[in-house]
Amino acid sequence: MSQAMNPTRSTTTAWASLTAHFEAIKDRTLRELFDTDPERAARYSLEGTGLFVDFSKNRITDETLQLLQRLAKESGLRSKIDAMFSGEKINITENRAVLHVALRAPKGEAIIVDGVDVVPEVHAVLDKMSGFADRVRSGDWKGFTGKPIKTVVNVGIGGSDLGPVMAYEALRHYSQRSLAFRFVSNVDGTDIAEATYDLDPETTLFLVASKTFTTLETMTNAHSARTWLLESANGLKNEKAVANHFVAISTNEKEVAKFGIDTENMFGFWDWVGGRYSMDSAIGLSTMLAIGPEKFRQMLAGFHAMDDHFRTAPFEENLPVIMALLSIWYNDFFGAQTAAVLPYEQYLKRFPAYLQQLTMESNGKHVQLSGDPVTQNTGAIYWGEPGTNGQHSFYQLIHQGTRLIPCDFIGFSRSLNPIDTHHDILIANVFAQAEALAFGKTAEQVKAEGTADWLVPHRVFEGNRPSNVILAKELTPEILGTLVALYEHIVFVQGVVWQIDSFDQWGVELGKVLANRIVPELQGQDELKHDSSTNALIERYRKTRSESRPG
Ligand code: G6Q
Repeated sequence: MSQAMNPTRSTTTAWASLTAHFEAIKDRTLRELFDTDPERAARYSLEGTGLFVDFSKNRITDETLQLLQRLAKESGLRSKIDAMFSGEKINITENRAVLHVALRAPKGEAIIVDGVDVVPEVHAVLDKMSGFADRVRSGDWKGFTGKPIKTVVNVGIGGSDLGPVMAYEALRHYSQRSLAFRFVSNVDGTDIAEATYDLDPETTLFLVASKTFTTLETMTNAHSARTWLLESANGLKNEKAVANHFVAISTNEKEVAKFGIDTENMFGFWDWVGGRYSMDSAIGLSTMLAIGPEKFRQMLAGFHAMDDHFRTAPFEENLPVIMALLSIWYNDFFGAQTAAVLPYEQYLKRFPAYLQQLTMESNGKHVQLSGDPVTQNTGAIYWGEPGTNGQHSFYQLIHQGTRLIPCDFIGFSRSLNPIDTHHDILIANVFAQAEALAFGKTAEQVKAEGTADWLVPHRVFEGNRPSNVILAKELTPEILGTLVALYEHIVFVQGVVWQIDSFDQWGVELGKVLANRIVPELQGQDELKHDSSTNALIERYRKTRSESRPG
């Protein structure tokens, strides 16, 4: 790959300077950096929008930060931010605007797409969602036989599932406990079978969440849900019941009507909302049903606070910009392949899974906007689990393995379930982990504890492993919105520096097309024309699926 073809490297002088700077400082340790600068923690932390971010335990100096800021400026970040917020079609391969920020724009702000101010439309849908949510939550919305709804089942996949599940789990504390929520995504029949196993059709409401309303998994599950509602042992046996028990969240009115859902009960959104950026659109209807319209709007306000911060704060004080630049520093200069996000908050248990789609579907790209191959690594592999569980499994590798894994720790000063000393113990672990990763334990320290010589190397922690600590007061709907927007904008900045389209996802297409071709082949006996491996697998499946079960 030619260096000259990469705008990041060829049009920024910062890239070359960072490469040289990396060589100069790559062996400096966090111990040394802290020892020589007593003010480091204060200088390398920022507070804003309800979040406090300590990024002092990163392998950086003032010069690193200056060069990274220069990289952002030379990459045209300021004008790209303005382009996104003003509705320009920055998703060039799909010729679409990227306007999830409009979903949380307050009434009165104007954002114009194709000559139309989209903010009033956003609020009209929010109002419609609120009216519906109030009716379901109060029991005014009745099932076909006149009973109020007890269980809501969201049927969707990818962006139409991961955000809703994550937000429901995150905000469960604020949810109306008389309503139960389930989420069906996988086309594996087990998912819908288990989700409906103990439910009563008379009190169940399905939300079919699909931007396109053509996604194979979701449509297959939605049809099975319909069959279950109407034809299962205690099914309602009347087509008309669909109107009381199904609503749709989609941009495709025609397909919604074809399914039999009254388009009065359809909640719309727009092609400028990408699936993985849609949890605060109508796709978040399950969240609103759980926590109510008022708290949903508080969540939107949290998103908006981060949007404003991102749009207006100077890069030196801009949380998403700084965190994105640090991630690029590790990804492209230290060669880190992954990044761990470790929430010390049980309610955020699905946050890492949600972030995986946000980050990896957005920035898992191999060509630049120009179509030329990229010449540096793009999206890191994001992963994580809530603490402290992860400490008892994979943290060993983070502490003593051979790979550099930058970590984001997320913690809260107050627990939503304050029981005895649980929360102090939990948060002590955040601080201890970040401290241990950064400063480790030297051979001298290990020896001083009386450890036998042969055992010393096994018990040494090299340290020098970077992390950010993100602290907020308490997990509220507002803070959840702020946190999600923080990562949305981190992804944006990464994409700008790498000069890629963070908003398409062509990489998921090929597998879908091939699966559609193979389905009828599994069911028929036609001659197979794949490679020998695929042919043999299909043949084995054909043979074994019709064999009777043992016993
Ligand atoms: C997200 C992707 C993808 C999408 C799903 C579901 O950015 O586009 O995960 O959300 O494929 O699509 P539908 O909402 O159209 O069913």
